[in-house]
Amino acid sequence: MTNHARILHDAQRGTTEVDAFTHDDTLDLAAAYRVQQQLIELRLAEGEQATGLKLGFTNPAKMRQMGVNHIIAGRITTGMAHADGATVSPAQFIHPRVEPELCFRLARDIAPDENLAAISNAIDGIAVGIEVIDSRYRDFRFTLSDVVADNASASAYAIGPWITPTPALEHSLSNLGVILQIDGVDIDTGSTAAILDNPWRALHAAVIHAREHGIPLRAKDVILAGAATAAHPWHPGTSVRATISQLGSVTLHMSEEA
Ligand code: OOG
Ligand code: MG
Repeated sequence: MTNHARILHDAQRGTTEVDAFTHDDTLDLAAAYRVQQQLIELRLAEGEQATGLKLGFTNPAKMRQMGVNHIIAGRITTGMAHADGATVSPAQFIHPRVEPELCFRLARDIAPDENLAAISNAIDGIAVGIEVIDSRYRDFRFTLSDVVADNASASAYAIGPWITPTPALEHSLSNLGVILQIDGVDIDTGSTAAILDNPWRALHAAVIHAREHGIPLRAKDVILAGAATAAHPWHPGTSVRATISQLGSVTLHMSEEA
């Protein structure tokens, strides 16, 4: 167990921000993914189960917002998952931000040598999601290695109704309207085209990432393809809703007090 993993795990559990490791030369990208793996092992040891993968910075608006220029991946777990319409406590966050996500659900295990050209036949559900990101770093500022080590700022998520893909939906997935609302007011809009020009590319990237890092992808696992807009601060006592045309909506509430 590296010190980095311990620091980040404690920061997450204790909701206290920590200094980024920006000047630590030992934390290159490969080392950062090892820290991320240790973080997930700590969560599994505490009884959580892996639920899949999240991609980050698949959208130019997010790259600009955070000053990075590379796709990243993180891990999601049962400890982060909330039901559509759930109320979460502000006590679990440091400085949460919300973003609309497009989510894929796997119908079956993915083989390490899976042919990406036919990967859509492994998907039995597509849905709109809300991701709550909550960097453990002070002021939400970090380098690429920092944010990879911090499990891509993963904190919480909720997924709307799963839609069974039809050829028509699979085809239109590259350009669906996206709306993010807080308390019923639109705070950002976009298109699924912002996700690597086509969210199917994000799915390919996730499968390649899993393969390269030896991460199993199993039936029922979920892949968050990456935000379609920038992320927006989320405050206690407010409700966030994400909507993607043809997929529907998903809502999360944050209580006023813990
Ligand atoms: C990293 C997480 C990025 C996305 O959808 O692009 C991400 C961050 O912005 O803190 O989840
Ligand atoms: Mg995200």
